[in-house]
Amino acid sequence: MESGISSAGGVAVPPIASLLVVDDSRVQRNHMVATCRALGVELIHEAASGAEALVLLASLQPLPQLLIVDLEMPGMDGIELIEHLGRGPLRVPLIVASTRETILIESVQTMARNLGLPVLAAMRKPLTPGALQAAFDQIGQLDAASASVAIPDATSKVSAAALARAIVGGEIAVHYQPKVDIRTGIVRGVEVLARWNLVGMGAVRPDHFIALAEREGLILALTRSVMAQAMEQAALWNTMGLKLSIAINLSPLVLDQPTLVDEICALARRHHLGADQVVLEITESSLVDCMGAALGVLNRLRLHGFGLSIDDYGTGFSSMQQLSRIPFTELKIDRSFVHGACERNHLRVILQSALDMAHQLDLSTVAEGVETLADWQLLQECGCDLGQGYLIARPMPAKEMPRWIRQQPARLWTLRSAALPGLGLQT
Ligand code: G
Ligand code: G
Ligand code: MN
Repeated sequence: MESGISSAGGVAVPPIASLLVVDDSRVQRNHMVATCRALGVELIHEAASGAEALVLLASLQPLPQLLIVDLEMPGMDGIELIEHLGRGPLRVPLIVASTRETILIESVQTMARNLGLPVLAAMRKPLTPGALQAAFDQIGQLDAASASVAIPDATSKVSAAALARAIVGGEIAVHYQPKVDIRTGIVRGVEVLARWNLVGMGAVRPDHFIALAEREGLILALTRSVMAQAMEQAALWNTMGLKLSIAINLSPLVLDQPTLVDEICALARRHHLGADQVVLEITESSLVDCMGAALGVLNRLRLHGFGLSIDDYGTGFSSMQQLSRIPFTELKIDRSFVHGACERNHLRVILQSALDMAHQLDLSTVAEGVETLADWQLLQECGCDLGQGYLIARPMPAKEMPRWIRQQPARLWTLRSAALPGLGLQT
């Protein structure tokens, strides 16, 4: 087996002290080893194939802090190695490095993350010392991120019967996430998101209990509870002079309920909300199944003046078809095309073309998953209307909203001063 240990001495203590380079080319390995040494890595192991890497990892004590994995290798290639690691117990942070096209390298990164492996970076070779150092510096953030997911999670403990009781007992709460004008940062509306906390046991993940409700015939009851709370809240905000549009998620499964349109109209009327203050977000992916009844409901909602948003746009199967036959007023681009799009050309092109198409169709556009200043600035450049995401605010209980809105000018000021000259956020 061609593996060896190289060591460097006398350099300032680096964030990475040991790593394993997996690459079939000796020239590439030598280059990598020299670069890593220059960055102060003391212990560098080498393997010439995926299989060698696995043997080495099984014997090394302690494990290296990092793997740098090439993709094209004879025998077990880098993708197979990553799949293998994903099935095993080892969780060593990775850097994926290859001379192949960026979309392939990034796709392997996504694959590795989906397998639960920590990935520091996906890079095109030859690697520069600067790029490698920047990737090394991510390791601290990885630790912080994995520590922060250790929240109490009651998800595995819930049953359909418990969910039914929670709905009837009014235990399904709602949180609100701001949707802001991308040019000015001014809040325009909120998305309404259901939350379920079990006393003393923590939160149940929304995607889990929504799916449970859909499977168990509880989604209509849950949606009624969410809509009633949200409309009452919007009415209260109205009386405080805070006019926010509210966006309610509708599962396609409730769209075959013949009384739905009348129920929504009655709720809005009761709370003196104009239909133009209410947006209904429909996930595009599962609409196809129930097209017949759903179209009637959606057309009637639009007839009454409610906004219709196509949610998670880009992730479904026949999204263009949905757009061509449903009178949507808003297109919500899925976060997988938003966050990180400034660094990934494919995402950026898809994002821009979705925005261009939406504007030609006279739809307002919302980007989900705005997590960084770079995401925000790209959306400004691409001409998106509204943004939603962790950079702006996490979903919050209604009582926190007035304070968040009061603090927003100061937050925008901070964001603006962090922005690069010439790309500043406009107000
Ligand atoms: O915060 P987030 O994890 O809340 O929500 C997870 C998923 O659950 C999202 O896709 C969101 O659209 C969906 N969701 C949240 N609240 C509701 C709701 O009231 N009704 C429906 N149908 N989906 C919801
Ligand atoms: O469109 P949908 O209803 O699926 O979107 C709402 C979901 O997105 C909720 O689960 C919400 O908590 C989540 N979400 C909101 N902002 C962000 C963000 O910036 N990043 C990520 N990863 N998720 C977000
Ligand atoms: Mn939504």
